[in-house]
Amino acid sequence: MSLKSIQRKREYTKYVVDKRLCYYEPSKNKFQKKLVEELSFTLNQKQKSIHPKFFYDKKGSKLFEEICKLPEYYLTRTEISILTQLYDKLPSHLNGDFRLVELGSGSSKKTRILISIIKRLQKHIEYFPIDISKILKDSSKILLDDYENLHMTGIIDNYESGLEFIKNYDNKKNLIAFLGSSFGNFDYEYGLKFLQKINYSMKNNDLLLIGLDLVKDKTVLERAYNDSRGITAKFNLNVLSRINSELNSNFNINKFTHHVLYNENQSRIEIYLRSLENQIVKIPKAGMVLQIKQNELIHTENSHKYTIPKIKEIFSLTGFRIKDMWFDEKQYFCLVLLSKTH
Ligand code: AVI
Repeated sequence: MSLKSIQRKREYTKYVVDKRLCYYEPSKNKFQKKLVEELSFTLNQKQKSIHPKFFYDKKGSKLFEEICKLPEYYLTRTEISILTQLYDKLPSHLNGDFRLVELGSGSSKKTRILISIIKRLQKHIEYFPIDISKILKDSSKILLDDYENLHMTGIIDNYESGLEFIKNYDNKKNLIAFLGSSFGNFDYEYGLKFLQKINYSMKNNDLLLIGLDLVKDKTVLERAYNDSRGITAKFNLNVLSRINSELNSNFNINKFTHHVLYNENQSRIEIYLRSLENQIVKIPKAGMVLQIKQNELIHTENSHKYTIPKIKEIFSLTGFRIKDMWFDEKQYFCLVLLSKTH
């Protein structure tokens, strides 16, 4: 499939910001259609839910950045400490020029570490961030000013569509980074399918670098998702404000509260919005009228935590070979470098 036909099929518009920066963005209708379609289904189930990908409008992305700086949210700083070790350890795995593809462009601090590692090894660097959030536009511009030899092509879309885009792009080797334990937000079955999809989009010499959060003490985990400043609560509640502004609904965020628990059997943090009273909410653009009971929970996110045997199982089931694994001192988090099994 040619780039033009992907552009047409996915309804992308290309925006050229600079000769070193362009991005592809799908039409607004596509997003709104998806939100309506998904919510009509997930909010009509016995266990109401809202998919976590809808957290990330501009405000949600800003709140997530604040979460990443919280003392209780050990994930970001721990992953950064492991990435810093890679200055010495990654180069031996990179033979020839690589393009950096990042799923979820996330914190630019992490991206900068990877760009700096690649920068030492090759003259020109291509960076393809794929992120559902428009925040990608601002973060890309900042990087442009800081790295002269950097060329960026942003894709503002979900990971699946972004991978499809990459797969058909060209023959250059890709280092795909999927950091922050974002993989942990997928359920087991979907996670396996997603890894197979990444595997299918990779060429034989491509690499995948994935960050995964590890099983640890329950109190450490629950604190990370229920911080003392209430930023995670704001982040969770913001999804309702987003739905209000995009679909003219009338969720009253004062009538919901943030609810978190660690499910030890499933090794995952579960996040909900708990209704403080019996209430009726209208979502006109989705043609929905919701009856929500007092204390009813709307599920908004799972965040899975992994053991080493589980990590090995997941990657062997999805056609990957583990090339290396790196940890922090406390073994809170790990980075796994993978190639396709040939
Ligand atoms: C993006 N993702 C990896 C975060 C996590 O830790 O699961 C999302 C998050 N939700 C609440 N705090 C952080």
